[in-house]
Amino acid sequence: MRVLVLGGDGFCGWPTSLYLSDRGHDVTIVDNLSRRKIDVDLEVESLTPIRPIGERLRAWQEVSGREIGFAHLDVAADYDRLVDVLLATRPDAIVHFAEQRAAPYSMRTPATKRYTVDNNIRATHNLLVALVETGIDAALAHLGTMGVYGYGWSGTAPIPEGYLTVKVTTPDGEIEREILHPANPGSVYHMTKTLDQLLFSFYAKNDGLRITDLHQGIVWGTQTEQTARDIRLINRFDYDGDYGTVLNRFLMQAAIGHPLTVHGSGGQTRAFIHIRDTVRCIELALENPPRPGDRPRVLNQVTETHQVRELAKLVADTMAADIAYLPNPRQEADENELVVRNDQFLALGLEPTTLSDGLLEEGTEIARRYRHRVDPRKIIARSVWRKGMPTAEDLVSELPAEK
Ligand code: NAD
Ligand code: USQ
Repeated sequence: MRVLVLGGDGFCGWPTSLYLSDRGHDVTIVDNLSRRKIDVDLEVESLTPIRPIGERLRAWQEVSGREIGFAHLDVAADYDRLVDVLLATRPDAIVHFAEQRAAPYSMRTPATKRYTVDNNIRATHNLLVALVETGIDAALAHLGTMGVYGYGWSGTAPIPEGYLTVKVTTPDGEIEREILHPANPGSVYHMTKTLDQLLFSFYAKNDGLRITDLHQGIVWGTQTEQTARDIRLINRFDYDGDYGTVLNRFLMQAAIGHPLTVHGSGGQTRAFIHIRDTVRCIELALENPPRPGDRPRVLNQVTETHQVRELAKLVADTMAADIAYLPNPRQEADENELVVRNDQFLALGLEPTTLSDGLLEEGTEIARRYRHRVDPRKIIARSVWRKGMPTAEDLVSELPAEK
């Protein structure tokens, strides 16, 4: 397949691009490198020393003998150039990762709230319009999020894959309908993903676009078989309070001797997936697209659920780390149940990689190797959901000596 990977320089996009290229697909990355620029603004860097995109692509060609194309453009702003790229590459499939993806960053300031909405909604809408304008019948897989369902609303009821069966009372009796699951976002970022869903429904119905929305959980891990082949291919690892996600942060914190930063009581339950399963799920989704005229296909891209304090305990026990219970900078339920269906990916052949598979080691090994790159003042999360919410002081001002 000819595949366009929008956002292919990012944490999920880079390993996906290499994986698909390795599997023989003809890959072109589209990215405006905005994620790298946000790091400059936040004065933080990926824990792993990621190389410039040109060097990454040259290294991949050296290592694999395969070429990956690159178009440097802003999907949200450069509509005409996006159309040109579509016409030049005529993709069979498109993976859409190109959005601002951190919930804390999306709540940080009025400017980052507006940027997140402008960037994400315009990127998605531009892509849909460009597909209609060019008439390119590509299978589109978009990365959505488990957070569109919200946390706690369903209680112990399993969250279905995108659509909920409801009974509606009418004058003629009760009828049954399948509706898009009620949206219940917990941040401006998550809200953009719920808006994306409506755009997909409309363009699938009106124009017959073939769309799969992957409601992904929190991705953990760093390397895939392909990114581990050469140091110049290493994947990014975000550890800071805005972009670092919970499990990777705990692994990094344990490896450098920093207490594990649990927000509130740690009763939040979330869904997780390893980066190696992310890339496999994308391939499965591209190989099994909906037909023209079908409603968007929604797959829950998750393999397991965990409570934050249980994860902290697991990491603390395994790596002799301390746990710090900190004021929660977010407005979110202190405790929630989360039961998620993922039958479709299992039926398509996904073999889940779980926490118990020894992969925790990989994260701590990487964190130990690059501990000199950690800025301890960037660890505490300080983007608050509402002005005036308290946040913790730095727990560590200098990196503790290596054990
Ligand atoms: P990331 O920020 O590392 O990567 C996103 C990439 O898209 C970056 O390289 C960025 O430069 C690019 N980009 C953003 N806006 C763009 C635009 N307007 N034009 C061109 N390029 C643009 O994020 P990630 O962790 O790789 O996440 C990828 C996608 O997966 C996101 O949509 C995110 O919402 C979703 N997702 C991520 C996770 C996770 O845990 N990382 C979990 C669930 C869903
Ligand atoms: N948390 C802590 N301590 C930390 C960091 C986070 O207790 O040091 C808590 C948070 O308060 C939250 C939970 O852990 O309750 C998850 O936070 P997170 O930052 O790991 O994940 P989240 O903000 O939900 O976002 C991430 C990705 C996003 C993706 C989402 C999938 O950044 O792109 O959409 O995971 S999901 O959560 O399933 O919606």
